[in-house]
Amino acid sequence: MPSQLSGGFPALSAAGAPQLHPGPLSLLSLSACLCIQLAALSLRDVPHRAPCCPQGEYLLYDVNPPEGFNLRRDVYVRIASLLKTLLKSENWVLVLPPWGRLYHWQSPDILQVRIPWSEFFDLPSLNRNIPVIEYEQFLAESGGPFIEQIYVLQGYAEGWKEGTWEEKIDERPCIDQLMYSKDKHEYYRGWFWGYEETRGLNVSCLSVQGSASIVAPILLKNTSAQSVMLDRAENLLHDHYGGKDYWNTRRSMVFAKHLRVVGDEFRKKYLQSTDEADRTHYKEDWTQMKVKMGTALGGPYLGVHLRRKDFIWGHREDVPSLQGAVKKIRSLLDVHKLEKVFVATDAVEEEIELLKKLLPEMVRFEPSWEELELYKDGGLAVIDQWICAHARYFIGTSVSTFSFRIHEEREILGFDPKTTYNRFCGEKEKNCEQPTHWKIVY
Ligand SMILES: Nc1nc2c(ncn2[C@@H]2O[C@H](COP(=O)(O)OP(=O)(O)OP(=O)(O)O)[C@@H](O)[C@H]2O)c(=O)[nH]1
Ligand SMILES: *[C@@H]1O[C@H](CO)[C@@H](O)[C@H](O)[C@H]1NC(C)=O
Ligand SMILES: *[C@@H]1O[C@H](CO)[C@@H](O)[C@H](O)[C@H]1NC(C)=O
Repeated sequence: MPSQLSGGFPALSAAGAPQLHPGPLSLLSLSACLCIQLAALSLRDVPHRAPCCPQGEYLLYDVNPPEGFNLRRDVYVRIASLLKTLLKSENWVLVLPPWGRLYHWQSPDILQVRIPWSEFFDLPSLNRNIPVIEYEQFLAESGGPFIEQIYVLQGYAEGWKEGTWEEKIDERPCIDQLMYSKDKHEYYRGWFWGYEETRGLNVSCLSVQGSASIVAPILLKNTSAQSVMLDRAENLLHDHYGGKDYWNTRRSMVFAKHLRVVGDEFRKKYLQSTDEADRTHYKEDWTQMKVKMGTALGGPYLGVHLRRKDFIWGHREDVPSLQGAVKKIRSLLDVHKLEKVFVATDAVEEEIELLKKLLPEMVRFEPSWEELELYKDGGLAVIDQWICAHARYFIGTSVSTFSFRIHEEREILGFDPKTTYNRFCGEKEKNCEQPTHWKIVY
């Protein structure tokens, strides 16, 4: 995890936000749901819980700012299982937190905030798993930029006693300084994914120790809010890592079509790789995608993910030098009788230059400025991952979530685990343990 944020929080300004009239009535106009309910009540007698919001109550969430794209994808899986638990009792819909202001997304000159999920993922595919909407749709249909209840998730101030793990959740005073502040109308202002006009009506802190679904009773019973946001959602653990629900959600996270197409065209043009020849057919409907392990062959190239930057600044023992990595790459090319190597990396320019000298034949996806602007750093990460996922053999970087997501993608495509769960070793590493094989549960 990076130790420092690039930039920091933008000044919170009320300029541009619609003028609100303070007073008791303004609260009522906040939520269209509430309005519809009240209007209905005044016209004729309807049950207390009349159908209100188009799809149900809204669950929103956000993650600690320094966390990267791929860890955030993992948090989505956890929240999806919470949503599935809620759906057993009530109608809820998940509002996808817009992407932006990620520490690693440092490409200059392009504005990377308020990015909808559809730029990176296929929304219809996500919707086959749980009901999801983009934040803009939430704004349009919930009656305004208001979130009724915000729970900031945190640990327990007293920590937890060794050997006595128990799942628990309690309302507690906030431990860290709140990242929300009250404006003159007593609304809470905060980051809200770069949507300055968004306000929270109430913020409180929940100390939590447990898996995602531990929050369900609070959402179902303790609050009557129609829109609830869980901030710092990474504090929740997986309900069941590697289980069927986990994999259903993971499988539903199909990359956006336009990015897959870019990756496929690159494979064909530079790596002689096509789905027919490589036996990597992809079904648009992921629920129909069930490939027997070992049937995918993959394109005639070695796929490499070389995570650098903060991974080497920390002088980690499990990350190789460039020379060490190239030595391993050459030996793999030899063993697997491959001539081409595709390299995905976040290395700085100097390192890239060195890498080019050491490994002149390497192939990379090098975007033009226009492509960068179009796909953004997140889209380029997806394209790199997609190409690595289709290689005959893949080797990644130790404990990088970027590499982990490639493992999963290859698992979905049906590769032999021997070709997937591989990582580089550090030169001084004594015990170079290889990544764990997580088998899909259908
Ligand atoms: N295009 C591209 N981007 C990369 C690559 N490796 C890292 N990145 C970028 O660097 C970011 C950091 O990696 P992430 O894995 O998302 O960050 P993280 O969640 O903190 O996880 P770690 O890799 O475990 O640090 C990614 O989101 C990408 O934007 C790569 O091979 N290709
Ligand atoms: C939720 O409500 C129950 C029952 O009223 C109460 O015991 C519990 O403390 C509440 N939990 C939180 C986190 O507010
Ligand atoms: C804010 O939420 C907390 C937790 O649900 C609740 O105890 C409190 O009464 C709420 N405050 C207001 C003003 O609604």
